[in-house]
Amino acid sequence: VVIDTDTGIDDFFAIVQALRSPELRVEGLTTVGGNVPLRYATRNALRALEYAGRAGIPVAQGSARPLHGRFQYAFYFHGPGGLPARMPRPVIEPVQEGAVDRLFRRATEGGVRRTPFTLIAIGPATNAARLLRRLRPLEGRHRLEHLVVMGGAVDVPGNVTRFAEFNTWNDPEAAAEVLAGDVPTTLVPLDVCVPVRIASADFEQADPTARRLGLAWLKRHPGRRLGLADCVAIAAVTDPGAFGIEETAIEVDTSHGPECGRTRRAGRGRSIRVARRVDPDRVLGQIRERALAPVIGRVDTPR
Ligand SMILES: [Ca+2]
Repeated sequence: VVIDTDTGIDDFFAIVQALRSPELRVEGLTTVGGNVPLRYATRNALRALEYAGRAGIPVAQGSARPLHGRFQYAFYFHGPGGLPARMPRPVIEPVQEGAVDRLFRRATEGGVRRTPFTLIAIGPATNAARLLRRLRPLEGRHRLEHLVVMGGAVDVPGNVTRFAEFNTWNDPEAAAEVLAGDVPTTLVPLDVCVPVRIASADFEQADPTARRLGLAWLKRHPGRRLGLADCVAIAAVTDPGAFGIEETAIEVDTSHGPECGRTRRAGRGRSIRVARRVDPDRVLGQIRERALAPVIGRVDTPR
């Protein structure tokens, strides 16, 4: 898999969770603006790799802006640099190649990595939409097998407006293109993320760095529990049995009016897989074991 991330706190834990999931082989990360500006997202992605001891995994920078306009950042939620506590400056650097070029090459070139791959998009869908535009003329003759997209709110209120979830609101055109596109797609909307929330007791048991980040977030948001939507998206890939799936077409409001970014079932259009029910305890168990548990046996060294 490749993980496309606008690395804030839930992305950080989702990357760690994916790296410690035996079901996945994480080939690379690509970054996008969203929670924070692109350069912060990239820095936090590099930090997640160093923290997990997987500094050899390449990070490619992608879109600093959505398809139209500018990203609206979420410093209030994630903290000024995208994380709620200070972390060491990363030693490793991103690769020179851009995210979409790199993904396109992965999807189309031969060589040792001929296997199909899945792109898990846990930020605004901008990079994914740009990739699909480039792949479309190939009419399926490529190796992007599956897209998993964290975004949207189907039967629950949004988290940025009453109607919209943050990722679809931040680049509604990209979300609309991806969800209507021609690569098999699974949408992981807020509906299945809301029930999965981390309490301070979970962080008390966690790895020291995870504990520091989690407790700093909880201190900034008194009385709340931390939702880790991006971790739920990883779990939808590693443990699909924990979810109930509805097959439906989804349309995204791209009006840039009050309902901008709203995701609704559509009467026509391509059907995608939408995660609609979740076993929250099962997903929480995976997050505790893989995203929060102490990191041991760091396996590789910086490039
Ligand atoms: Ca994210």
